Amino acid sequence: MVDFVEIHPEVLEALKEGRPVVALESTIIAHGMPYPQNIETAKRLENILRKKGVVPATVAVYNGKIHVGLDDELLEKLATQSASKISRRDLPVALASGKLGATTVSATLIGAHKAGIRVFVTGGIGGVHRGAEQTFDISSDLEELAMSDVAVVSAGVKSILDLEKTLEVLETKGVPVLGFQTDELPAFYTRTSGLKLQKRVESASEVADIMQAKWGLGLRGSILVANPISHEHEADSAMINSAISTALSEAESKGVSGKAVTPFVLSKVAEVTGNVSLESNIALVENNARLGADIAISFADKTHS
Ligand code: PSU
Ligand code: MN
Repeated sequence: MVDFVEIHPEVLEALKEGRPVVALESTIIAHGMPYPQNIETAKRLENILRKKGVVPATVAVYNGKIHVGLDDELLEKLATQSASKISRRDLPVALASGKLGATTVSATLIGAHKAGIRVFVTGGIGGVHRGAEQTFDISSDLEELAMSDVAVVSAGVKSILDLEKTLEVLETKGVPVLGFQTDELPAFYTRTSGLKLQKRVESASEVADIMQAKWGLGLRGSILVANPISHEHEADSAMINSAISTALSEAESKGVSGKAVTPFVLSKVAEVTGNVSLESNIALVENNARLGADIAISFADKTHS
């Protein structure tokens, strides 16, 4: 049996020694941001983690392997060459083809879980799409969150999705959603959604305690940490909502479906809002990296002392 997972030596060493490691996804690089902001952000995220003493492990598919931890050359490839968007469904085909692939939250969770990485930082997770009662469009991210023992830090859920239904499915799948210093589910570009969460946490240490309790009990699956964008970078909600409406109706009229929906809507929102959404996006992922690092440090402290 060929080993389909390639863990970067630096990541492997840190994991063996019980030092903190944080996984990062690559769809955000290949499909979520334009060049050169994508590579700049990817590198900045890794640096934010390193400065705190945490080893970054960006995940992508290349040469028939899921790579956990990338060198600069592969990072650059993802930012400049065309890479397919890889979720759980697409992984076997992508591995067998040997081609370059960018992992979504679902495929990144698979890589992180197999490597034994317990914290993963992203921007926004996929979820239940608006109109899912007709289209059945529900992201495989939610299935993966039910199975992978990884804490995921996100800025909540982008309101291109149906946030209420997404929270319902997360409840069904047994995924605790923790509001980081907030009572509400953040909506990515904005701090609030009007949807109250079951649990608010104040510190990284509190998140690490909940991770230990979930996995200590043998419950499989993720914990979702919802970290609101800073006040300073929060976008105007009327502007964002109108851009989202425009993007969703254009996707519908053009008959966009399947895995193309999310990238189409995201790039349309970015186009309609100009650089505003891009700047918010960069700021919130960086903010998530800082929190993810603190959670990984706290979890490593508690489990390896
Ligand atoms: N939401 C965002 N930004 C993103 C994505 C989602 O705000 O970049 C990406 C993530 O990689 C996520 C994927 O895992 O889209 C979900 O795609 P789908 O809806 O096709 O499952
Ligand atoms: Mn979908």
